Amino acid sequence: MTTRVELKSGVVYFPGLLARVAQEHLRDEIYTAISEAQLFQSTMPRWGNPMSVKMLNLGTLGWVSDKSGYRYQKTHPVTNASWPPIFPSLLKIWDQLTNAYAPPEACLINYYSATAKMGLHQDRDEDDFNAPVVSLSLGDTALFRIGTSERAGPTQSIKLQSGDGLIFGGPARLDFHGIDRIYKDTSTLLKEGGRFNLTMRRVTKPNL
Ligand SMILES: O=C(O)CCC(=O)C(=O)O
Ligand SMILES: [Mn+2]
Repeated sequence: MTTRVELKSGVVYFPGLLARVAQEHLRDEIYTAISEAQLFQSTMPRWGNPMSVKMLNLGTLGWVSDKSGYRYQKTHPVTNASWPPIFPSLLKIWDQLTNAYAPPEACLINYYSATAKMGLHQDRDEDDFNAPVVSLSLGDTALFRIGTSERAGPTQSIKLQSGDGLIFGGPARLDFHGIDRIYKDTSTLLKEGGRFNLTMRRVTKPNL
């Protein structure tokens, strides 16, 4: 049985969505993908300061950021290779949590070391805002904050633990959100510590 907690309209939290074995399986698939297609360091638009998270995408499109801005592209910015495919296990979770909305084209993998964080931002580089963003957490616990579609709006915080799922869509699809901190050594899943977050996104509008 999956526990489903609606934090507010459009934001649904699934504590313990993935059992430990499923987390281990997903972790191993991520390690394989990383060994075949390296993590890359994104930089912020304009000034080019490095982000504290390292990234990799799976899927036909991947999210990248550099001095010229944010965008989706078909290839890895360092190796120019196509992104590895989204794992079937992830597509199943997408179908389960989105009622089988048209499949995601991108799965962004973020790796957070113990000191990494992610500032409040909107996920708004997709053409389709009808699909929710589906997020999965693995490894150390993180403090996730979500507000409203206005940067200065009130926010609520939730600790995301290894195996937790979260979706934000509908009226919350463009809500500002970010990661304030990682709680070091709170999980034994990743031997190097830290946290992986996976976000699956539908990028283009499906042909209905
Ligand atoms: O790490 C998280 O839980 C959120 C990641 C995120 O918001 C993003 O990659 O756009
Ligand atoms: Mn985001």
